[in-house]
Amino acid sequence: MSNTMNIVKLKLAIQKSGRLHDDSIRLLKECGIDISNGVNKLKAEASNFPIEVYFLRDDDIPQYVEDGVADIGFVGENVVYEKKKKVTVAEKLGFGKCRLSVAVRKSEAFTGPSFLEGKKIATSYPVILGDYLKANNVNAEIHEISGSVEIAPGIGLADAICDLVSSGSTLFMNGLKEAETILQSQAALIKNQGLSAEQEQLIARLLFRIQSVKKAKNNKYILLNAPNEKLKEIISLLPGMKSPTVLPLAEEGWSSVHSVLNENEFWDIIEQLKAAGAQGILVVPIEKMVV
Ligand code: PRT
Ligand code: ZN
Repeated sequence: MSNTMNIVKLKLAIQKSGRLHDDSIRLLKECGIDISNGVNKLKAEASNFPIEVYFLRDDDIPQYVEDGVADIGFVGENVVYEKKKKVTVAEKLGFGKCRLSVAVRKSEAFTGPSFLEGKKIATSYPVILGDYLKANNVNAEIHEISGSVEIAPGIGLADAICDLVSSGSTLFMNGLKEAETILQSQAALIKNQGLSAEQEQLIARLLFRIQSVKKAKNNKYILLNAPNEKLKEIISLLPGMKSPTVLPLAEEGWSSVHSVLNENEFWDIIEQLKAAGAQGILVVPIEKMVV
């Protein structure tokens, strides 16, 4: 007798093509989920995790997740907040980072939101921009366009724009400057709000893997040699997961110290370690970090 009918599978929606596609696939791979066959199709099935992956336009993902056509999705927070669908943001994914900003002509002196009073603003994000204007008591005309928003001021279509920015070079090339950031965004895992206990359990398993991958990316494994008389000082500089590992070296009076460092404090601590007498410092990437 077959029991395949009872197997619960997660339906995950990711972007079919575009800026989030490759990183979404990479994250799944780093979580040990292999969907190598069928990336060009509408749907792919993982061979080693109960998950089906649907390839969709990013704009459609919140709606599909709200409706339960997909249980979860990877999509930019900017899209989630613009679409205002009933979905839960369960985890930020650490890629697709950008910000939604108001930009004005380089020559203009932006003094604050009131600068926008009575102006015409071109954007693909009328909902988020509308909320921002309302919150700041500004009356402005929102001109919704779906692409190439940055050319609007140059062709006299708008006085300002509200668009996604990452490096800022698109604004620069169009004679614009970033005036105010409305929203910081990155790709996030969103989920349907009426899932079964079994589905929630699968999501918890997936989130555990995603968190381990994210933690590993933010941390480095460090190995160094220290003269024993400096050990105490050097160890005090290292945070570590619990406490550093200390092993005697073959050379008398020296030890090897192993620990984990956070990316953000990395260079500061390396400098302090060198100053304290650490030698032969090796830094290696961590693949997974399960804590
Ligand atoms: O076909 P589909 O509808 O699925 O894709 P799309 O064309 O709508 O989206 P896509 O692939 O361009 O972007 C998908 C998601 O990537 C966005 O919703 C954001 O969450 C995220 N993201 C991150 C960005 C950027 N960075 C980004 N820089 N999306 C767009 N841009 C654009 C921006 O609109 C502007 O035109 O890049 C330009 C600015 O970049 P810089 O580097 O010059 O500042
Ligand atoms: Zn889109």
